[in-house]
Amino acid sequence: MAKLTDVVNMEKREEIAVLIINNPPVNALSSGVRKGIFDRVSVAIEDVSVKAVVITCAGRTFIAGADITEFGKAPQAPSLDVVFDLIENSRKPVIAAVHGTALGGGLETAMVCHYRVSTATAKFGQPEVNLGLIPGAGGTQRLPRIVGVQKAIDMCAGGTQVVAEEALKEGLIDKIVEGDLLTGAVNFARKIIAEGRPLRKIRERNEKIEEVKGKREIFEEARKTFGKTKRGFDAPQANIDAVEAAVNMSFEDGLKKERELFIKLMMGSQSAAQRYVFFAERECVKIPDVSAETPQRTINKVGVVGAGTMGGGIAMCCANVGLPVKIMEVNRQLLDKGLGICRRNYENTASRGRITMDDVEKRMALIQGTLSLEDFADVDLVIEAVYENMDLKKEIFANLDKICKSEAVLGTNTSGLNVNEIASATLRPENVIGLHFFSPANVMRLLEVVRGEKTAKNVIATSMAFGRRIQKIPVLVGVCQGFVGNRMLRQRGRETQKMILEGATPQQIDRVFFDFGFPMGPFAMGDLAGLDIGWNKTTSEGETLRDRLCEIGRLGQKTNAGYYDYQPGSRTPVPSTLVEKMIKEYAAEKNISQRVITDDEILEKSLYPMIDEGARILEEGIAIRPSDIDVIWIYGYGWPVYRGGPMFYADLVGLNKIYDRMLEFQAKEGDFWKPSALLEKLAKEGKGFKDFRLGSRLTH
Ligand code: T1G
Repeated sequence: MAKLTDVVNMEKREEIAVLIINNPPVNALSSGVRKGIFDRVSVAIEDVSVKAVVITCAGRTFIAGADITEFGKAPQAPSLDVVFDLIENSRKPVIAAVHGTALGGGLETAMVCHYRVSTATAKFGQPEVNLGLIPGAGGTQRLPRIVGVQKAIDMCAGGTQVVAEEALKEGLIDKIVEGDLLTGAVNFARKIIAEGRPLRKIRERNEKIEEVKGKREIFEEARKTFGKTKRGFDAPQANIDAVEAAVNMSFEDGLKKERELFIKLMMGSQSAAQRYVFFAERECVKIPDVSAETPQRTINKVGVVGAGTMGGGIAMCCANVGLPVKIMEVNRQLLDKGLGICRRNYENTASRGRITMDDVEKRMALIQGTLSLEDFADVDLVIEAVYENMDLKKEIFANLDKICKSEAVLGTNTSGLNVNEIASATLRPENVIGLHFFSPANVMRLLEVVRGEKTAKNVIATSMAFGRRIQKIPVLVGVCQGFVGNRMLRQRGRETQKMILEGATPQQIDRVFFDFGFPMGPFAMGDLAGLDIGWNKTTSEGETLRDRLCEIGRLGQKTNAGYYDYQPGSRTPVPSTLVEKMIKEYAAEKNISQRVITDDEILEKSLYPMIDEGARILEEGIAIRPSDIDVIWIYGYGWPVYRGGPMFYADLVGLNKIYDRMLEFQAKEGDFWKPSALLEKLAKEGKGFKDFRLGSRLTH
């Protein structure tokens, strides 16, 4: 391959022109790439010695889509449509040679070519829906003509990808190349020339859409399905509309419909939020004072202390990626119970067809139970996951300090205790770090990585990389009570607990949260998690409503009663007249007057305190950037991704509005509503959290 000097290079393999796109890291279709493709293809078409054109990419992948960083900026010529018209109307065959992933505009580029070949490991998708969009360059019109309407709906509305083997079966590609892709593609080009094969245009192939003309039920069924699985999202529905247009309209009219739907989504707040989150997730691993080149320690063996819900889930995260893990408990009964839960979780997953029974055995074989901490002498990383008792944690870390090898990383899964204090129980505080998983640990993607005051930089780098390796989204936070997520959650809880005493019901508050886009509200969530978390039976004296519920055995779903009633075997919350009576009695005891509380007030009083706490967290350097806080809330607490996270949402509301409302609440209800200095500053300057400058390092 000739030296690649431009974002699009061209070389000749005798009569075959080869275009090589070289726009690292993922060959996105930037304006330079679009221009390069247009110019090179134009030259190739005019060159009488050229009989066919192959389009391929350098680096790790075929085109991964339009350049998302260009969205929202003034469009630069040539547009994709212009480039695509040139390719599709070429009088010489154009062949796409795909490796890695052909995604979004990448797959659309491949589909305007006359033929497509790929490596056996290539994947194909239209993931625009994950950015709150639909394909905007013909993907919703060409894909159904190739793979059929149902598969096109799954790919466009669901964002599912297909692997090369399935793509070949569906006719999305024409050949899987063994060996060198470019050589295979050039040989394929020569073959179609020799055979005089036609210049096929997908836009002219209608057999697969004719089959479903008039069958509205396919689309109605899809709308129902995605209405449930993607409740509140606009893009999945728009994708279904666009694919339906491919069936009911001419190709040109379908393109117009697609363009109209695309622009509407692009201009909307949901796509702005989802594109923001796309970059926010990738920003999290960029730590101002821990460079990407920081050497990492090798993690080949993990030890988990505690085989309870969290410990078992953490062990599963390791086994899921092939990491051997030892899990320790204090007695055989608890250990077997914990291992049994791991096995049952895997078997449930297998029963849904997402893994095989063979996978279950392979993963369980990677999880080795033990009753002795001495067995952790050879592990590279320990994750302590016992219950939240500082003395116990310090005792465990003191023992680990004696047992583990010097370079072992010692992690604690504490959900909010002081990591520095835990580290002080060892002679190696530089090796101690918080690894706060979210329950259920084998499901929730967020991992709060808690940097202690003495945590070494290579331990931070190792922990962040470990988080990504076990398919989590690691976010670095500093040491304070509750770190970031739980610290903000506590502020929200303060207000929701107050509002149910002032006249709002648990079901009203939960409905407001559900309608906002959360999977469930705080009271239903409390019942699901168990109201007795952190509740102390021996010292409980009915001080709070939660205490009173626990004291009469209403612990939540597990007792078929909490804030709500539950029919045996059902998880559906039913408003409880008993609880409503308890709330009224408790409010009367505390002389709390009742009033009607609107949905709007519920939302403001629930979200503004947590947003302001986020501002304090930034002031203190406990989080590096506002978008880290947003990632925490999306992946740890179910904040709807199409609303971008609390700090993104706050900028949409306007910090000046939030600031003014908090002052109003402060005047009425007290100084705990006093806005933070950062919120006040940004509001008065007419700015948003997006203008916040990075914290240079975390305080501890
Ligand atoms: N545009 C710009 N930058 C992108 C990008 C894109 N499409 N995709 C990735 N990046 C950056 C990313 O921010 C990161 O930057 C680096 O590349 C590596 O990414 C017209 C309108 C391809 C599967 O939605 O799914 O086409 O942090 O860490 O884990 O109809 O990137 O290093 O500075 O994710 O190996 C549709 C999005 C666009 C695909 C690779 N395409 N990308 O994953 O690396 S809209 C997508 C991905 C569109 C058309 C429509 C993944 C990946 P930095 P990474 P990875």
